Amino acid sequence: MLHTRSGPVPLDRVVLVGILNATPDSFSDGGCHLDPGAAAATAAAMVAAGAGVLDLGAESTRPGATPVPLEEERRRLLPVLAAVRMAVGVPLSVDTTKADVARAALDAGADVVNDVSAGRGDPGMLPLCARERVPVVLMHMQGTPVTMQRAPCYADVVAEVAAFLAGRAAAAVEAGVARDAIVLDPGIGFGKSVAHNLALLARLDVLADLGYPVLVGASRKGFIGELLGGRGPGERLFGTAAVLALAVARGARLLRVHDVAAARDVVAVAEAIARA
Ligand code: HH2
Repeated sequence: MLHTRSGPVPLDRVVLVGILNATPDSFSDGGCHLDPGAAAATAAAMVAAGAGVLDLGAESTRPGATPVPLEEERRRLLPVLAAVRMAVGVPLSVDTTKADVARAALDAGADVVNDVSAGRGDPGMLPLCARERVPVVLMHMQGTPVTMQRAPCYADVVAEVAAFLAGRAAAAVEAGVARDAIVLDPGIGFGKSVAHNLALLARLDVLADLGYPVLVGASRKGFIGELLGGRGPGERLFGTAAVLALAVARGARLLRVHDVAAARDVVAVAEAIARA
């Protein structure tokens, strides 16, 4: 169970986290949700389709993306967050590495911090999550979005990602974050080759055994396109579905997805098999 200001998020069933990017350049939904009204309509549709949490971001972290200045990130995010907050009652997470952006978002009604730098990007982030008593997603990334896909390199990707996440969870606890407010994420596509992503998904049980709920964000990502002979982001739905089903089987508790209705069906069947 994650405790949030908008209510509990039970983790006995897999939770779908709907993706809403208030960005001009996200790899899949860039430009679709910059307008607050459009974002609110998508948010309501995602919740109706089964999303238990929505994740709002205003800085693309796709490979090669350049950092967005603080003021620009706030300028994009806050009007969209306000409109989405009015439209839906589910917990909202804010996808940012900047404590100032997270603080403004929490003040405007966000409930969860999703930090792809796992608290390394801004020394104020973990203390903020502790002070505000909000759940935090800690994600693994090798390098930065600008450099991460140039030459990802590991001796043992599963062991290294597990050790990193255990260390970042310990750092969060040290900063005062409650153990039951921590979610871990292998960071699919963040400084990883296709083989690295596949190894992490195949051994997701190792990460789940760390004792924290695991979130997987593989929706429409590049490795799926590569496995399917070069498909674009809009043609990766069935490939994404395969990842979701196997992630459920290996213990993922939260799935960050663009296609909520499809994911709901995949998860319903995959969970039924996992429980049989
Ligand atoms: N992936 C993306 C962004 N944020 N957060 C978590 N916790 N895990 C992820 O795997 C993850 C994430 C990248 O996907 P997307 O938001 O669809 O695209 P972009 O970074 O281009 O905005």
